[in-house]
Amino acid sequence: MSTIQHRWHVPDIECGACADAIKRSLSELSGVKLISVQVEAKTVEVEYDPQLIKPDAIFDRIEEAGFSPEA
Ligand SMILES: [Cu+2]
Repeated sequence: MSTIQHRWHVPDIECGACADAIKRSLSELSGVKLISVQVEAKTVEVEYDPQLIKPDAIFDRIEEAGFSPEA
């Protein structure tokens, strides 16, 4: 199984609670293996299995959690 890593810039991440909310909602997606949110850098890095999930679905989920990822 090979995984892909992708990083999104999410300018409206402001604190640890934002990071936790994003981590929680992404962890519900099957195919998502690792989630790393950097509050200072305002980035979300996700390692995922491309056979199980497309990056668009991860992007959409970040939006559904109330944030504005940049494409
Ligand atoms: Cu916050």
